[in-house]
Amino acid sequence: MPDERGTVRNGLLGDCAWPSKNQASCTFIVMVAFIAGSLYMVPGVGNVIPGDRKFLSGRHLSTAHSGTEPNGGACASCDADPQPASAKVLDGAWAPRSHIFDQFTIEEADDIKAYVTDTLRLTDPSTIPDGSPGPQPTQDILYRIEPMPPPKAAAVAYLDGHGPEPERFAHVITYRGTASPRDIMEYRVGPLPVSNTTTTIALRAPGEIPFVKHPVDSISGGWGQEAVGKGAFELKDIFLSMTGGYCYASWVEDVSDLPEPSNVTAFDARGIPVQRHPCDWTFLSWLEYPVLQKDMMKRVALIKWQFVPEGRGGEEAYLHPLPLSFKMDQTDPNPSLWRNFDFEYCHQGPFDTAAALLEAFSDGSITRCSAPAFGTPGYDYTWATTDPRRLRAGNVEPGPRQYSPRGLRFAISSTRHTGRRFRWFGWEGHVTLRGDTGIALHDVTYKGRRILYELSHQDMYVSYSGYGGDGQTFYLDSAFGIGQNTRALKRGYDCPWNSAYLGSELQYGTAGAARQEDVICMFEDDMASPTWRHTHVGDSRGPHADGARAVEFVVRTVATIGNYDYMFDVRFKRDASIEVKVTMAGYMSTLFFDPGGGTRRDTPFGTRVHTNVLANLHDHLSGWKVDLDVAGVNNTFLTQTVKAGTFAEALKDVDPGAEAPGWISEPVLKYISTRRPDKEVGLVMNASQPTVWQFVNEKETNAWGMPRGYVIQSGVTTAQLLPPQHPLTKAAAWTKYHLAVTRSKDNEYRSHASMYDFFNPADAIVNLDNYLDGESVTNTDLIGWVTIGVQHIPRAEDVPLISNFGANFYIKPWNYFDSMEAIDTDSDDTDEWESCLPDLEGAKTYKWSFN
Ligand SMILES: [Cu+2]
Repeated sequence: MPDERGTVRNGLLGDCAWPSKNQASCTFIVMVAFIAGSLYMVPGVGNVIPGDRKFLSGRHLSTAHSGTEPNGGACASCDADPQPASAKVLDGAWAPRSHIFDQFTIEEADDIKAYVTDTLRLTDPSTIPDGSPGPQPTQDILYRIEPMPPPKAAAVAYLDGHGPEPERFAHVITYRGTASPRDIMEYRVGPLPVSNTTTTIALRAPGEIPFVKHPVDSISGGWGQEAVGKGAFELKDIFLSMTGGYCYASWVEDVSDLPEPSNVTAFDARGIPVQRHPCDWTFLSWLEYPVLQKDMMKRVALIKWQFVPEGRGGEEAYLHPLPLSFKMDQTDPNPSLWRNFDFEYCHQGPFDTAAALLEAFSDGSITRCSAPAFGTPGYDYTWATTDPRRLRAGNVEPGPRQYSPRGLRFAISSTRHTGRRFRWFGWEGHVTLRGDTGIALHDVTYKGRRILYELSHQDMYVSYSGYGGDGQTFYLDSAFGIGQNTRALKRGYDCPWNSAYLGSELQYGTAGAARQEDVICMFEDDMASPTWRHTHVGDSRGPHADGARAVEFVVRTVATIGNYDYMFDVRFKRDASIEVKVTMAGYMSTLFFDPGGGTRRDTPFGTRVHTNVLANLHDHLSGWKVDLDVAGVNNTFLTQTVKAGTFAEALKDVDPGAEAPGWISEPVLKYISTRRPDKEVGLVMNASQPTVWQFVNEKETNAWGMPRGYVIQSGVTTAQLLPPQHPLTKAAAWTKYHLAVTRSKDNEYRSHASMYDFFNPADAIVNLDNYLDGESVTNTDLIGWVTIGVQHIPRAEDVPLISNFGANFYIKPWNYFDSMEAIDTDSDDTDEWESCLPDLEGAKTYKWSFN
């Protein structure tokens, strides 16, 4: 995402990583840090969350809440907990049961936190001294609490009404800084709620996950600040040269010791101009990335720098890269011993120490990059901002609006839980937002039969290229928390006016849980085209056209992870298919570019997009888990490939040895080759061998004797281009396949463990390839692991912001029905059943509304 994201900092995060500390001062600091353009990447930054919605929403986002007024005349008698308006809706499928997939509420998380802090003797956050960057790398601390998925068999039995509600357990992750060697530990805690039968069971062996694999967090960001500051202060002459008068000295030395220029204007958190020393932290920010080093017991970070125009702290900084980077060894338990090395300046070096680089810089033995204009007085950076600059002629009247003339036609459950169940034209499903991986749907049924047990986002992978070390960056976004970086949607922009908005409660690593409003929207989308149509030209009744309007029901969230935005759509259609779509937006990550200098070697790796800015090549790969249950849990995986060959080849399965019939003169023709893979398999699309990937129930056929099935079908997508032995491919084996099919197992519930595998990725803790271990994919419970994505070759039009582009895949019925399913949506688009939105008065946990 960051493409661009990073992590950042300004070193302020540490104070806020433990939310129970001084909240007031913390909030102030976080706001400042936000303005300085860095912070959201860090998991565990509690205050990004609660508190000030205006802050969360960003400066241009409206935070107006329209309250609970009904939409456009929705029916008068709404029920706080709406009941199905039609007998078609199945008994037991409505809200109460799928809450077993909910995330924890704040209260539940607090109970578990108190329990494990006591049981595992974790450091109590309230004992962290004020002013400390946060927990120390030698303490035992709680990192994350998340629900453990219920065993599928038990969950299905409960959902289907013939089993008890599964007991609830938490998956708890701790850092054990007191262990020898230090490690990260996972526990299963439950049953919940906490009682005298609750136990804590370790899920990993001691040392199995080395401590150095922890993600970017308040430890690396908070304690790393001191080492970063030291490195930067030593290089102040180079910073002054690079930026036209700015350096980075805060927290290291008294800035009053620095020479002129003394004071410049910057903006504080409220946008008010203030006088600041040009060498305080306001004008520069740093980003932390893992280095792909080989020693799995070391932790080495790359520190990359950018300029913050006017200290204003918007994401404009991502378009102001500086040609300096260095590495930091964060292995030692004592952060004061963290060492900076491999300094690279304008692609010269690496120099082992800051002193060596400074000496070469001072004695003229290295070339200086042309000084960018970034820091010169009067520098105009509006090119990099999202402030409206001009309006196109004619852009004064309101544009088209999407509305629902008789009220919203979908229903949403009204519960006190953290997930919601929806119903729309035969579809039902339950949506939650997971802190680490983002949107997750469960128990998705169509006209009463389950199609999907689970459809969940797994991870976003981004890897960059560049000639310099600062170009070799990458992201596994779930390590930063895709759900926890999901922010309030802007009404009428992120979602149309006829949307309902839902909040959720999310876990924020060490920061605990917090509530975010308006993070999910649901709406009916008028596709402004027919879903089916035909003009009967020769009909004896006279020519006429029949058709139905395409209308889709959309569940959407947008995660903003640092500089990059990902919009996740799950789109339900009335032909019983689902489209999953990921679109990208936001700021690009960039590199300093000197057209006449040493950085010209970056040109094969990106595109020059401004005077001293090169946006570097990268990809975005999005992984999804698709647990299809087609007419039951046990399915068989089949492939149907279109091939060209001889009659003998085409007929070999049905009439071996058959020869070409005499009535055909051309011996080669196209045919369908149906195959049943005998074991778990990872597949890559091949345009010259188009294939449908089918999940069928061979024991149920449609009226025509075809096994009832659903397919997973990719839209336009790219693939993993790095070789299998590359550390990033090892860290994210799921990126190798457009579809991998594995047997469902409760202990193989996710495709990755990126919070561990962001650092030292070649030694992945969870590897999808390990699931592909030769088991049968016939008449058994199957999981499809889907990857879609894009290669992003940057272009000038991506500045200041990337305009949405993305990738998608479909989940489509394939002989599941006897005929086209959408035929029962008539041409007038008559309501099948109307429903009301629930009265919000009874929903204590949620505050949501519709326009
Ligand atoms: Cu991109």
